[in-house]
Amino acid sequence: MKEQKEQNELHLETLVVHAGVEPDPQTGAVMTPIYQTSTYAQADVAVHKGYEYSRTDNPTRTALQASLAALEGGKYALAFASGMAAIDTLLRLLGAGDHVVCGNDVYGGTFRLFDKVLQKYGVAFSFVDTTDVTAVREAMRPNTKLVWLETPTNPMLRISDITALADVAHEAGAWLGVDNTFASPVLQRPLSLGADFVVHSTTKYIGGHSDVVGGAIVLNDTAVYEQLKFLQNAVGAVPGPMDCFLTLRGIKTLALRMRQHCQNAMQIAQFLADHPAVAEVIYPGLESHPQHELARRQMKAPGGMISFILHGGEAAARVVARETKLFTLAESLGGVESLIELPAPMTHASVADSPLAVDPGLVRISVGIENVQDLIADLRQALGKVV
Ligand code: P1T
Repeated sequence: MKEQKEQNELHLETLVVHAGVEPDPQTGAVMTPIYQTSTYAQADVAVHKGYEYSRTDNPTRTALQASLAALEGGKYALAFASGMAAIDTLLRLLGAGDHVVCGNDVYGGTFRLFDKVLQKYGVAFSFVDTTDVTAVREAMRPNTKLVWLETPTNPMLRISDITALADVAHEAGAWLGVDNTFASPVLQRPLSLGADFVVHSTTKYIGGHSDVVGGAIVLNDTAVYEQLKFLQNAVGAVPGPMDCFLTLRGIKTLALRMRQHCQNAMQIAQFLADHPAVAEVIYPGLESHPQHELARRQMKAPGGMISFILHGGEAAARVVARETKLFTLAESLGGVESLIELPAPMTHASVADSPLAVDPGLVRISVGIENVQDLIADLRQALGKVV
């Protein structure tokens, strides 16, 4: 991008196309090349052009990181091999004796990492309802270093007040980390609301095409960035250059895609709410959603994810998930194609028998960017099997 305008003055629709991507200094290539190299020739011992070894830095990753920082309105971004790698690396800022207050509705893999892996290293976790600011305040301890939440949550799509929780965390001398995967930076930018870290599974909306797994941390604090940059290299859970290229390419259409995801989801949520087989629809865009007003204030649009419960419970849910044709039965979300899944036995199997356990009849859909009438027709025929 030529320097005529500061990046933070530009709109998101412009940033997704331009941020981080400079013409290649060697050739003028407009798209950042896939620097498929592990190492870099040095002119003399320890004399190089800023790149020594691709775990430490790679130009394709540098471009992706600059783009992600701009999208979230942060000073720094670090890219990782997966969303879980990003969360794991961030948690390595903590150590034995530290405490984390974590939302009680989070991706199953996040709970698994906290409960089954990090707890062994002496980090303690309390899982609380982060939609309840008082509950979070009461869960804070003198050794609480981090408040961690998703908003909207996976899979119940609950909305937490980022500004209020940033105050609670900061009053106690802790950080606030927000997993912004379900919203994407198009719908909400947690750093601007007071969060210290934003994390993404870039596998989802940011990549957008279900063809790459990745993760990211975005932040403003220079000293903490230096620690995380050290950890990124020391731990080594970095994405390859091809993955960085695919993610960068996906980002170009992020704003356009989010618009269509949200439009389609709103219509589908209304269709589901009116359908006789459906007992409950959970979508932040519906007035029936418990945090609908907060979602309106905090997010530009309610997102592309919907959860629902059928009158026929788990048995009916399994039939519907099997019978849809356009909605593919699969884990993950945020791609251009629509997906359907049952969180309890699939994405959230690792929270079974925990306080975070999910209703076994819950159905989660990731609404894609297809024609919405086709998607509704597909759901209608599948729901027709259980009325
Ligand atoms: O899959 P990975 O890129 O490692 O990201 C993990 C992750 C982190 N945060 C949230 C909110 C997520 O939803 C995920 C991954 N979630 C799924 C695979 C899923 O289907 O819910």
